[in-house]
Amino acid sequence: MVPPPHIPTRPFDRSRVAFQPIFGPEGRVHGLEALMRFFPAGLANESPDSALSTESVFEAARREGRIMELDFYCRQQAMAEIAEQSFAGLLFLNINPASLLNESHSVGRTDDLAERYGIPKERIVLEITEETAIQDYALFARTVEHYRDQGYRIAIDDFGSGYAGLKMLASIRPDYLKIDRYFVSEIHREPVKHSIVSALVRICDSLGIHLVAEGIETGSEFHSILNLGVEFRQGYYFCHPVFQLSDIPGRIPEEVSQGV
Ligand code: G
Ligand code: MN
Repeated sequence: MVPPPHIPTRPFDRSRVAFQPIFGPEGRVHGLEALMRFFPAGLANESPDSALSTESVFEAARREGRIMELDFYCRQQAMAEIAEQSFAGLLFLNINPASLLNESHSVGRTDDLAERYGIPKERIVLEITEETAIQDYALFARTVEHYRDQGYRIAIDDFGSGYAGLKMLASIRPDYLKIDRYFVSEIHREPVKHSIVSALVRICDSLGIHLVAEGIETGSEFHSILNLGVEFRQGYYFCHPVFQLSDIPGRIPEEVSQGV
């Protein structure tokens, strides 16, 4: 096991990758999102929900110029774990746009990992969250295109929050669009959210983009999302992030089944 990078202002000595399923039609597991969990030293009971805030760890790494290192570490751990637990569906990896742009050998390094762990690139979906404004959109779009040409699939994460907006959708033309949980929360009571998601279903339909609703927490939210025709679904209502894939309810594709 590779030890996690040491971030002096955010001390942790252990980390584990949790996975949260993304369900498709008929409750099948379509893919897993890898979510790194960091634990403070000496914690007795590690559970996916008792970790340090991931944002605070990434923020500390950013301040100390260790973001690429941490990003790469997370990618490596997720692939290692997926290889170990034999999963043949899609693997959704969160990637910071800054590390896509700045890490000059990023594609090559990710390719090396995929090869080392025997994961076909076609089964890897890079989830891009736009946390800060992208300065050079043309360069960003070219970088993403480069990954896609290599076989990776692309998702826009947290769509509609912060900077991840229509400009990103138009310039990237992702394979997946993940609607931010803000628009899912209480959707059955808030007509504006309902209208926005409804419009997104139409936009994605006409562009051939798979739509994912994230952060579904209640049956009522699920009901609305289902009625609106959103193809893929994720959230605590179905399954919290887990360390063991055997804890996931539903049909999970395994290595032997070949299917994606
Ligand atoms: O930015 P991104 O969408 O990758 O954030 C993923 C985070 O959201 C994870 O830390 C995960 O634990 C959390 N998460 C997953 N499902 C839900 C949910 O249904 N509700 C809330 N509030 N958070 C969720
Ligand atoms: Mn994500």
